[in-house]
Amino acid sequence: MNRKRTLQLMATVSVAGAIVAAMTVTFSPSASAGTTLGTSAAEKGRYFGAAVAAGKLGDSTYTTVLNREFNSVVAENEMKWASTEPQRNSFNYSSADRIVNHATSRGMLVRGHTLLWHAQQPTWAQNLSGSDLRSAAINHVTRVATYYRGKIHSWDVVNEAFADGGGGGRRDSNLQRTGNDWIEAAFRAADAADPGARLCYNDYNTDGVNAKSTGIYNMVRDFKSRGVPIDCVGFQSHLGGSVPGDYQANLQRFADLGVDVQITELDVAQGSNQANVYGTVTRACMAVSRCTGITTWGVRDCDSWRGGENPLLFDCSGNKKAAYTNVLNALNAGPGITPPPTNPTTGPTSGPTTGPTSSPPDPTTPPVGGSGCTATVSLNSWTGGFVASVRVTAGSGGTNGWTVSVALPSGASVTNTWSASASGTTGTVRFTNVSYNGRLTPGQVTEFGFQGNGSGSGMTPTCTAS
Ligand code: 9MR
Repeated sequence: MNRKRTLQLMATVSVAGAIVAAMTVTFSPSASAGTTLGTSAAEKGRYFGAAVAAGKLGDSTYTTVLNREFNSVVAENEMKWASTEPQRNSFNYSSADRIVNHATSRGMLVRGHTLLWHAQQPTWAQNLSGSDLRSAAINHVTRVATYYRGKIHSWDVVNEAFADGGGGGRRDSNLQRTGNDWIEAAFRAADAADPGARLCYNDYNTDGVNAKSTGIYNMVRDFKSRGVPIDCVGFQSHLGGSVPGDYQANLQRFADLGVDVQITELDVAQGSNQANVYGTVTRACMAVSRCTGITTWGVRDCDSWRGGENPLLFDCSGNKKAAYTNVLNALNAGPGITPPPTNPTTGPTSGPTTGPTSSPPDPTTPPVGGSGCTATVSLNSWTGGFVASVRVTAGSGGTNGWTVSVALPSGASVTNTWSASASGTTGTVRFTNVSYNGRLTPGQVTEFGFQGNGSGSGMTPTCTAS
């Protein structure tokens, strides 16, 4: 959790090229007013993004605006469950990768949308229920977040799980019927798979203090109090002709819980007030120091899912609308936020280690080997399955490699392992380091994980160093 990917953009992001590997920060408080949405946001330590459709990347009017104005992207549909796992355990990232590659090769950030949602599920998942669905859902989170590990700034881990109307409770869905803990199980699995990504809960009709946003607020407060790894809340903000008067106050109350807030799917119906609404939303984000970025749900009006409402910042020819000017002015007028200093362990985020495990040994430390290690396990369980996160800590001599033995309870089996290789699936399973996380300096910690069927309770791992 302490190595979550912080917002790391260069003010000169449009010419930054392949900076995303390190997501380096150059924060320039005295920079002059930016002339594009992305550069203006970056000068204030934030991002400005757009939802992108892979099928439009061949449209030069589209990409000219996208590449010039935005420093973050999110896939409009291509990372949803139906797209990435069309058949069970068969993953297809081709469309999503086109978007990711387009972005990262230009130094843009990538938001991930979305790991779990009641909509746009593949047919096979729609037909599952109970522990089988829970297991499939956690496997999906683990596999997709692992595949994109190091490339995603923020993940919408769970999308739209709360009901509309006055109750402030959960929406009924096949996922909800697997048990109320499905959301925290998803966040724990995502954290184990990509500890560097900001993990977000995302929803709509949450644009002021209302029953739905308060239900989500209570969940986030509960998660923070129990250590469930949530880092941010996304406010979709599909808006009409007005903004609730407590829009900013609502963002602020979530920020005060200790999470980032992001405007994730902004679009505003065209009308006499469109430009004002865009300006108000942007000023509200700028006034909340934990509001780290804004994404519009598309690039041009004719790219929008809201056909005929012309809700975006550019017309179909790519011309800037009045709303664009209001947003740019609000970005330039807003206060900057100084991203936290770069923690060396957050350093190149493309690496799958939890620390600089591949760094050369400190010449002042004695040669490593055979001096022991310890392992602890934490479990995220549900009826019929579990995810185990295992922390390996090197002893005083450090390690060249390590093996953790785990006696699985009877009936339990390993279905999936990450950041280690497993010797089998049942009985006593030995998990051995992979190439990048075997070498640990004295006291250094690395983590691996595995998912299992059955009950994982009572496992006591033992660690052997080499
Ligand atoms: O914009 C998306 C549209 O192309 C899809 O047909 C639709 C399917 O449900 O999803 C749209 O995006 C939604 C997003 O994933 C979640 N929040 C609401 C968005 C607009 O419906």
